[in-house]
Amino acid sequence: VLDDVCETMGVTLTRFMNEVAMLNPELKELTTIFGAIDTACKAISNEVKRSQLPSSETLGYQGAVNAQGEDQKKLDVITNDLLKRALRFTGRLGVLASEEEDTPVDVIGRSTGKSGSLEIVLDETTDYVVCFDPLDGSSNVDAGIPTGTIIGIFEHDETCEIDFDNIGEDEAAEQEARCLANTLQPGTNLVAAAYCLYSSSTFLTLTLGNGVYMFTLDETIGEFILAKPNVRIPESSSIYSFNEANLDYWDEPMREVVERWREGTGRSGVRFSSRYIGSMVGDVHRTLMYGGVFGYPGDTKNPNGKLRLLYEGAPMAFIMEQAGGLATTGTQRVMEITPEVVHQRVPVIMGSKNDVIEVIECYKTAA
Ligand code: AHM
Ligand code: MG
Repeated sequence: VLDDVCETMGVTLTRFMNEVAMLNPELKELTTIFGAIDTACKAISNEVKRSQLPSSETLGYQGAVNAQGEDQKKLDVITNDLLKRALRFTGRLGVLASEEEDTPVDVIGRSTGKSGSLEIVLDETTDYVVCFDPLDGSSNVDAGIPTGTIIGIFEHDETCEIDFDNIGEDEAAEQEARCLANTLQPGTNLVAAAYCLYSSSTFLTLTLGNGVYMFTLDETIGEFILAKPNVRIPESSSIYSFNEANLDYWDEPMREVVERWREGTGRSGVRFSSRYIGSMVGDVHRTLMYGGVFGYPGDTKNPNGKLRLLYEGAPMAFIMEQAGGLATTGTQRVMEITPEVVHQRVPVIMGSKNDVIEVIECYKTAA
């Protein structure tokens, strides 16, 4: 657990991380990872902005299809490579998993490919597993709508070296599964999480398990500046943020609560307003700032909703909880779910404490 962090507004992210490392020597390597995230997010911010220039090479589709069968845009590919390369050179990383990679990749650069070709080389200097969505909401970019990067960082909990030349196929498969399992950790194992929002400003928000810290990019000096130390989400709200067009298919309790909020017959008695960008990072950022409830609940077509647990649900849930909010599937704390597969989806309802409790209670009553 983190002892202390620097709370001085106006310090750069680099200085903030240096102070963290000084006060908490065991986190020194984590600050190296954040150095890479710092640089990659600035570069992604630039790419996103420049992507709409008529001369831009990053506009439009890449032509490939990613693990979820969605068209991969050039920007998805570029931002994925950017983040991957930045993290790889920290030398502190074992495995990384990304929305844009079919399977986890080791940081030496060999794609793990399908099972059987996994090669992970770790030594005593590799400490972390990083899961990320390099450009969430990328389908919005062409319309100038906010997008974001989401990152979750786990500790690497065991040494994982597969000596393919000297062991049998079965043993290799077993070890491979063990290595992969390093990416399949519940949110409660997260040591840090961050998102970067590319919008009217570029915001980098992070938690190291000791509150939430929000930085704003000062483009004139190219540095993230601490703008909001110890962010706390309001305990109650009057804003909900869902794709309401799916309401007819939602779990019954979810439908019930949103209908109450709409009519002003919910627990707080206020009539809610609706805000939905359709870009998780933007919607969660606003929810943190103004209070509210953001969700992508399960529905009859997709019982686990749309969002991915490892690199969307869990890191954002960690940030939300660290800001005093809650994150649930309706019946379970998002942070406590252990993923079985890398791209697993999870229903998510997160935000102001009292409002999320109202949702949880409604699910309980219905059970
Ligand atoms: P993506 O990872 O393919 O960009 O999809 C995730 C996005 C989230 O940012 C957002 O909350 C959600 O999809 C919106 O989905 P919908 O368009 O169904 O409302
Ligand atoms: Mg995404």
